Amino acid sequence: MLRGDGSGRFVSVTVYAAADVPEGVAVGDFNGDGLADVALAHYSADLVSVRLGHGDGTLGPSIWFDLDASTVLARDLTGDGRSDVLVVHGYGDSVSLLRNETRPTLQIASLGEGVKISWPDWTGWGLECSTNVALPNGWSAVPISPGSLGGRNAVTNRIDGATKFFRLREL
Ligand SMILES: [Ca+2]
Repeated sequence: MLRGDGSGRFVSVTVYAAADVPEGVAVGDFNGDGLADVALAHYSADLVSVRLGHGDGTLGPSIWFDLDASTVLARDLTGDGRSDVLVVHGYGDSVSLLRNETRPTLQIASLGEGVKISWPDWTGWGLECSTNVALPNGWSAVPISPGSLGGRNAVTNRIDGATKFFRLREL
């Protein structure tokens, strides 16, 4: 990986080991954290790998899929906002879809007077809140439209507010 400095120059190189000579690469946000991830096609090893990006030019460990692949394409092919991986096989006459079924997670960032709560902008998920999780039926949809933060939905909650609990629910 060649790391750019924002002016068109590359300032450092990070080398990642691969199972063989990777034939294809695709970039997408596979876990919805707003940070670019990488999928690789390992033609000789009959494998596809996915590495999650940390947003600082480094990648996490490989997640392996046992698939013959000559190249990969990252797109939302199912219309739910999640980036899927289309795998083009090196043998035969077919392609396969690695359908992204990652469950979204909330991220909490501290602000001076509250917290910023964000989650992936994926279809079919809604933010719910509660003032007391011990109450039966104590959860309700957050009554405000979320803003946007780095391609993710986001709301701000005051630390002294009555609402203390949040969760994502599949709609
Ligand atoms: Ca990501």
